Amino acid sequence: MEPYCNLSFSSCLLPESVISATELELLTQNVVLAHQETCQFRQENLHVLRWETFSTPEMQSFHHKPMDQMWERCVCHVTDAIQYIVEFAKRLSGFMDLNPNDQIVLLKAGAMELLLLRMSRAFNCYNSTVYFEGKYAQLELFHSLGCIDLISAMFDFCHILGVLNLSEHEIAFYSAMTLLDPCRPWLQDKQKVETLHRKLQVAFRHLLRRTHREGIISKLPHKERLSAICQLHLEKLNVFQQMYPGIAWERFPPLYKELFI
Ligand code: MHQ
Repeated sequence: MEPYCNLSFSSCLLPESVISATELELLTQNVVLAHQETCQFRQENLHVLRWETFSTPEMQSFHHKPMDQMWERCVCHVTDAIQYIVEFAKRLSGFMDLNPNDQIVLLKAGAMELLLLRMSRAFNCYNSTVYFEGKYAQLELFHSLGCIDLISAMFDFCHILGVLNLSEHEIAFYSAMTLLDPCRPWLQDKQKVETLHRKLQVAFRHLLRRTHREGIISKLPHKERLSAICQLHLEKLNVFQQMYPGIAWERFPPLYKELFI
């Protein structure tokens, strides 16, 4: 299959003694709570719906939707989900202490990546369906968007994560570390993000050791894979914008435009 590697977060670890046991515990609680309180759909609720798929006539009605309407609908759902991700960021200790420029840099670069991590919670990898408007949808449902390569890249990614069966704690840490990535270009205070990131890394490894899950580290997808999908999203958005420069574009939520223009 795919080559896997670790989170590759430039891993020169802080000596663990630098972060006290109490700080480690508090940080873990903070990350887990921030995720729990902002995850939009509880895992248990998604789980019970997991086999509720769209019927063929329902699928067909999506197929016949005009491309711009389907885009608008999906973009609205994505923006909703991103609002929860922004809330997650705000609740992570340290994030609000970064300067506003760096907060925006991290969210612009990370929002879509975190959406993908969260999408894997709402993905059934036994039949490759994703939660959408109350039921689980196959890839084909999104046909009328005209960017099935983007959607299949998103589905493939969720499949890889799905197989790992990440716990909510693991997703929480994976999200926090992806967001607080000190390698994002245009950061003014890279150092500050690096410190936060290293602490998260220590706490994450500690959690994995406790739960005998260290093995997942080497199986997490490359971060290049995540950024390639986000790049593809930007390209598709650009194509769409050129096809529908007027009304359709103007109807997109401001937050979405702010993040992805
Ligand atoms: C969140 C809940 C959630 C909400 C919306 C960007 C584009 C033009 C197309 C879900 C993508 C189409 C999204 C709506 C499609 C793949 C998008 C449309 C977790 C993520 C999830 C389930 C989104 C997953 C991706 C969906 C289905 O908590």
